[in-house]
Amino acid sequence: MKTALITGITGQDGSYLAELLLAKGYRVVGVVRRSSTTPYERIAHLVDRVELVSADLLDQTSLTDVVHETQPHEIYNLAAQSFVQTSWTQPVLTGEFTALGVTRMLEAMRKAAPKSRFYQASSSEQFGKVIETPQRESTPFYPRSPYGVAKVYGHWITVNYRESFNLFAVSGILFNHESPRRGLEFVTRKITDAVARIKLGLQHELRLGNLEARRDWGFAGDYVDAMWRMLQLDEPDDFVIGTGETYSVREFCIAAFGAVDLDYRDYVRQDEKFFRPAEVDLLVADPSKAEQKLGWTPTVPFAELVRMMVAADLARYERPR
Ligand code: NDP
Ligand code: GDR
Repeated sequence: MKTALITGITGQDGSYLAELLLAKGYRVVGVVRRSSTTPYERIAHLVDRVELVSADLLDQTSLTDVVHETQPHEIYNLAAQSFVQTSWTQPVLTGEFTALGVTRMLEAMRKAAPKSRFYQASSSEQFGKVIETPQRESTPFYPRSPYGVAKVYGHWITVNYRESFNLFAVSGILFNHESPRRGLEFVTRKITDAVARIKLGLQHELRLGNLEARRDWGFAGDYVDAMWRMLQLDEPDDFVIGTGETYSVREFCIAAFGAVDLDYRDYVRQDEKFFRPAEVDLLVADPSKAEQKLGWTPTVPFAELVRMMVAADLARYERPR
């Protein structure tokens, strides 16, 4: 039986990845940070089947101990301060978690389980003010937020540890991926949650920032499968993962409100508060390397993703009524 160690198991991706690995027969160990409450909402259905261990990306000793005690075959480093907007108000903390946290995990693996395989959760935010379209593995980075800058560091330290210490370490440069488990602060979930509340008369307007930003949005369940595939390769390599399609925030609103027969123009208001100091205007992946070398393709198209998320939020609000 293989053992997988997941940092960020309580997050959106961690929950889908844990499901996938359990279905494949893995022993799954998840890192959680100490908290006075238990943030297990997304993995409540899995807590009896996974082992949870306490460590923090800010604390080298706890990370090394966990890797030493677990002796994982595969390490998925998903934990991060992952909200771009917050990275401007907490830039130093974002750097500590999202950049240096990667070095700490790599050091833990190098010292305690050097034969393990390491996945780093890199991001399309590294492309930022894009140098070319679509973005592929060879596209130069131009990050536009402290988060993006931290992820560029995380990417390069992963590549550097692979080349310096001969570790099996890969960087998956994933474009936006969403699901009913997406955090409520991210734009897709903010919209689908509001659509459900507006439809049910619980809310009357939705305040958003830039409606013209374009993103390549896929389904998180598909993307964790790509992570796993990367760690099954004979040789470590880095991949761009996305759908190859791009839609604006406005188009997401049209689809989401349209799913419940509403017109977004009656409810959406723009608010300066949600604009960013520097914006990423357009992201769209060229996932052809992943298709060829990983045999990976996305299974949930944009319209279906939007409908899935709206339906889940409607069901969530309707259940207790
Ligand atoms: P989430 O924000 O949903 O989850 C983040 C996870 O990191 C949570 O489990 C959180 O724990 C954990 N975490 C944060 N800080 C620490 C810390 N100091 N020590 C230990 N754990 C910590 O993110 P996603 O699941 O959406 O994303 C997973 C990863 O993929 C992130 O690194 C993100 O930056 C990256 N990524 C995501 C994309 C996306 O579209 N979703 C695209 C590209 C990259 P807690 O529950 O305690 O807060
Ligand atoms: P992003 O996701 O920054 O791409 O990072 P987010 O959903 O936060 O923003 C996407 C785009 O929508 C615009 N936008 C708004 N965004 C939010 N959150 N709230 C609003 O009200 C709003 N109005 C418009 C934003 O300006 C932006 O252009 C996500 C995260 O998961 C990262 O961790 C990950 O690395 C990248 O995706 C790929």
